[in-house]
Amino acid sequence: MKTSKFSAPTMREVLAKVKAELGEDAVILKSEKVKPDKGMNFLKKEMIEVTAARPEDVKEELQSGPEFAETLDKTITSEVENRRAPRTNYEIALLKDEVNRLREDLGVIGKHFKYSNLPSMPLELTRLWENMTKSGVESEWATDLAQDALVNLDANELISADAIENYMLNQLSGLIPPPVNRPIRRRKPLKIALVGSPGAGKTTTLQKMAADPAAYGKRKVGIITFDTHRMAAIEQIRTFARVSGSPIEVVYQPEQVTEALNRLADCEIILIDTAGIALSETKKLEQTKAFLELLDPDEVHLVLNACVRDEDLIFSCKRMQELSVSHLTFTRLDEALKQGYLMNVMRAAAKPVAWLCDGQSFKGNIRRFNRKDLQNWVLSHPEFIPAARRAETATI
Ligand SMILES: Nc1nc2c(ncn2[C@@H]2O[C@H](COP(=O)(O)OP(=O)(O)OP(=O)(O)O)[C@@H](O)[C@H]2O)c(=O)[nH]1
Ligand SMILES: [Mg+2]
Repeated sequence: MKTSKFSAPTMREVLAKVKAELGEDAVILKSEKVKPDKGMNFLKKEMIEVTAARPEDVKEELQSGPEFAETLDKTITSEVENRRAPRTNYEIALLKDEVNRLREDLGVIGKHFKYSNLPSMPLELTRLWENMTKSGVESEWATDLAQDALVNLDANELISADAIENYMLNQLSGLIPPPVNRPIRRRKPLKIALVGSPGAGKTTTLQKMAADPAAYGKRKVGIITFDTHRMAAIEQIRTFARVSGSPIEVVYQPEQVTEALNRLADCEIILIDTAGIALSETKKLEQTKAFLELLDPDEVHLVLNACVRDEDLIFSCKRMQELSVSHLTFTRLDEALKQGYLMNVMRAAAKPVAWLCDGQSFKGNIRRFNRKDLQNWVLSHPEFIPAARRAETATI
């Protein structure tokens, strides 16, 4: 049996070393805490030492998995036996600290076994799992879904690509809240505000919503903007309103809100454009919040640029929650190389998707999110080419 020893202050770091040296499938044979060398500074912390090997080097030993658990158990028990009862607050604090570290280490070990040493899966399930992770779905989430499929599908279903796809689609769509389809009432306009980071595509999306028959192009739409920070922004939306024949109200002060709403009272839909709020702009966030409280929108759509990293989008969702976001809208899908990672955003935000936008034109580039998108984004996605190019190829 050929084994190697690795040590570091925390289990997470040791496992990283093991992975780097012996690869993803490394087998952990033993884990223990070791004291620093005699000559070392007495303040130095204990180290975690892990004995590990490549699977091919310990083939036979692998059969006796429980021995590893016994070794670990013995290591922990003997340490506890040798230790005298804690006396001072300092010792108790150290002990608590150690328990917390141990808990964290066990979590890391658990994850390592759960996600690094996946059981071999039926071919179709493996293919699907790979597609999901390559498209950007968080790998631990994809693994959980694949493991659920292993438990819940029968033998015939597990070798059927259709059955597996169907199962995954149901699981994924079940996690995304369905959009609320509000009836448009004649007597009271439906008010929808668009919020988001600078340049996310709020104004363009508003124009698409107002102009495209797939959205509210056939309705009487009024526009309110309080994005008065830039003259160019006001001019851009005024020009659109003139061309499309939509009444527009530019609101500079909160006191003007009631009057603006009264003037648009005969509209079926009122679309509200806001100024882009960068992550550092706390004051702008507060100003927007104050305006929105007065406007009291039925829906607040957080507009997200699909080309931005999912981590940043998730952070933006958390931050903008102060504005009572009710829906997510994704723009620039035409420029996003892959889209599966947007599922991570939807899952983290737990909000329905209002619109998907995939182009700069006011007509033909806005649509609802549906099951087909889900399928394209995460399941049947063999090559990663932009959505627009895929559409072109499909029509040839
Ligand atoms: N390719 C592509 N471009 C888009 C899409 N949506 C918006 N854009 C472009 O993105 C740029 C910024 O769009 P805006 O609508 O002005 O963004 P905004 O969020 O209103 O920006 P601020 O008001 O400055 O915060 C413009 O050049 C738009 O044409 C989209 O779906 N696809
Ligand atoms: Mg704008």
